[in-house]
Formats: sequence, C-alpha cells, structure tokens
Amino acid sequence: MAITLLALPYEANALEPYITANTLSFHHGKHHQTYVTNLNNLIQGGELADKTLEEIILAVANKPEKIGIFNNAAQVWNHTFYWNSMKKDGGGAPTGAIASKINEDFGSYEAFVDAFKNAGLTQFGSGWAWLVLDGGKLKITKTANADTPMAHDQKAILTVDVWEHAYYLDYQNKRADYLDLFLKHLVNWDFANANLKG
Ligand code: MN3
Repeated sequence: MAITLLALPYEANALEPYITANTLSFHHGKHHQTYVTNLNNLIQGGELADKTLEEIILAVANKPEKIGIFNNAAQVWNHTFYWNSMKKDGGGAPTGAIASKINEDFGSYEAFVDAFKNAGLTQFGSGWAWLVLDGGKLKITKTANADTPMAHDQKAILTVDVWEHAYYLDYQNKRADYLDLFLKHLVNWDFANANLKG
C-alpha cells in the first residue's frame, strides 16, 4: 500500500488571483508529488511500508536517524493539510465554534491575525505557521522545514506554507503580502471548525 498524492480539493485556478494556477500546479504537481515519490522509495519493503501516513510520521518523529522519512512523510501530510486550509472566497473573520474559541484564547480575531502573520513572517527560512490546539487551548506556532504539530502532541487546526515555493512565483520576496491575502481571502474556516470539533 503506497502513499498516494491526493488531488487538490478544488481546481488549480480556484484561488486566483491570490494564488495562481501556475503556483498551485507546480506546488501540488511537482513539490508535493516529489515528497510522495521520495517517501514511497524510502519505505518500500520496510516495516513502515504498510502503515498509514499518520502512523509513519508518529513512528519516526524525533528520531534523528529517520529524519529522511520524517521530512518526506510530514511534508506529504502538511501539504494536504495546507490545501484544505484554503478555499475560494474564504478568509476574513471566522464563524462558528472557532470564532468563539479564538476570542476566548487570543482576546479577539484581530489579535489572532497579528499573531498568525507574525509567526509566518518570523519563521526564518523554510517552514510553516500554524493554528493548533494544545492542551485544550488554541495557540499559534511556527515550524521549520517539514516539522509538524503532531510530532509535538499538538492538533493542527489551520496552516500556511511559508516555504518560498508557496508564494515566490506570485509575490517574489513579499511574504507579508502573501500572508495578508491568505488571511483576508483564502482561509477555510469550515475546515478549521471541523478540525476543532474532530
Ligand atoms: Mn510547500
């Protein structure tokens, strides 16, 4: 049972003009696909070959000798989670349970926006900014490279990819503009609510 590349949950042009079909096609079809291919090559014939993606990540997390498998497995998972963190005509203030929980744990939606943007902007080099549930409280975190909340006993609620390949074709070096548009126009709060509930 090989790990497969899941299809994008929308058409490649669905997030335009904020993220172009050109960026999404490369990001999903080349970058995400490469992590899937590398992972399958690394686990082929071994004891992890029949495990689910989550089982693989948890089995090799925090084991330096397994970092190659971890990096590729976590990147497969992180990217699928990122595609689902966005939708056409998303973004803006949340509704539902996540809205009240954000007010409760950050004070306001505006405070959440500031903290999330700051995490994305200050992740030095490649990585991810996250909204996570940690011990029953919402927190903003950032991770380097492939690192992922489940390796730290946190439940992911929402993420944005801040590797340059996520925004360079559309925004060049302007990571702040990309984070701004992600929050204003792309966040899938239905997905965040489902993760909060699940
Ligand atoms: Mn990426």
